[in-house]
Amino acid sequence: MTAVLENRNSIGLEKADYKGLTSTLCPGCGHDSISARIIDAAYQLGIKPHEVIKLSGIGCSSKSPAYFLNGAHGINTVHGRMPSVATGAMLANRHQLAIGVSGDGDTGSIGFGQFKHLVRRNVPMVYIVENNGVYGLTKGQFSATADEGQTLKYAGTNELPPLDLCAEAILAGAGFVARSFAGDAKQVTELLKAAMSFKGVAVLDIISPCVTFNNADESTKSYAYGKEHEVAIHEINFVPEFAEIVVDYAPGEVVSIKLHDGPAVQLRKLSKDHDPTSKMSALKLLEDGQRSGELVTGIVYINESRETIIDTEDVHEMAIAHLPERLLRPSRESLEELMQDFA
Ligand SMILES: Cc1ncc(C[n+]2csc(CCOP(=O)(O)OP(=O)(O)O)c2C)c(N)n1
Ligand code: SF4
Ligand SMILES: [Mg+2]
Repeated sequence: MTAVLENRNSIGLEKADYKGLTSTLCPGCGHDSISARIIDAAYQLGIKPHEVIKLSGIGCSSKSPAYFLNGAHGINTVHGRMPSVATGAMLANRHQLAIGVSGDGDTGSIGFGQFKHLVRRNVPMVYIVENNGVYGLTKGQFSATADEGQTLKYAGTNELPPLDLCAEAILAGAGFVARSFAGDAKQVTELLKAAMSFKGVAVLDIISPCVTFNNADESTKSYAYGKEHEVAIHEINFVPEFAEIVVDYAPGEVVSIKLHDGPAVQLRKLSKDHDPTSKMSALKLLEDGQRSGELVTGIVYINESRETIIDTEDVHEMAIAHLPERLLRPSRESLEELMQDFA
């Protein structure tokens, strides 16, 4: 009896309660590792699956929501259109936890405008890009994050420079921007827990190798490259309740960033002098990483001060589905007043 209880989280659920369907992706696909981390993070945080909405666009990555949190709501939208649907969903019910999974094609190509505006509006959600540098589902064409000069057997040579989706998120106003690698399980889990607790849009660009079309050692999106070149800027620990650091780290070695509702992220510096609360420092870090070929991972930028769309649009506390008719239907007088404007 005790053993069973030990396997349950703070709301009495087991890890199995956070699982999804059996994956149909290629064995070894990075996307499946990320689904496993989402299951871990949601289980550890004691999230109620029925309070989650999973969203995606189209792509192998966008199939992923089927493979975690069976008990959550979910919608697989049109290619690149997940941001509009996520915006509508959060306006309809501000109390959901929205977890969006997209691909580098879904976000960086067809859905790029949607992505930038979702970030600009600060729609509260976890926005994961499973970044493999190719359109996996349609058999390996180069995406907008592919390496310049890279040659692939069927796609030929890519002549164009890559977009950096972290930089794009920062420039559009995101308050939580992180880069990680699907092969770094601990970091991905901690980042997800922090992102799920963040008030505002949290963008996670996770390098997620496509073992079928883009896993040659020299590709910056391969397992070998990630393992060889990952430079974690800090060790991340998600702390459910904010507490001052009392451990014996040297002064300045650990930064604690408090999130709005009590939790915090503790960042213990591992490499590089980087201030994750500074936009300029974040953009420089990304640019330096691009030039040096290092896969720089961790929280690139964090700032919870921006209002979300829930504040700017003054979204009602109660979900639209529960609002009584008297609040939804305009009065006869207000309609008449409106009509006067068109007279
Ligand atoms: C409007 C539209 N255009 C094109 C496609 C074809 N298509 C499906 S998935 C995809 C790219 C997916 O790439 P990415 O988002 O990187 O996901 P991955 O499969 O690599 O995980 C494309 C071009 C489509 N489904 N709909
Ligand atoms: S084609 Fe690539 S991205 Fe798609 S499931 Fe296979 S390994 Fe993953
Ligand atoms: Mg892709």
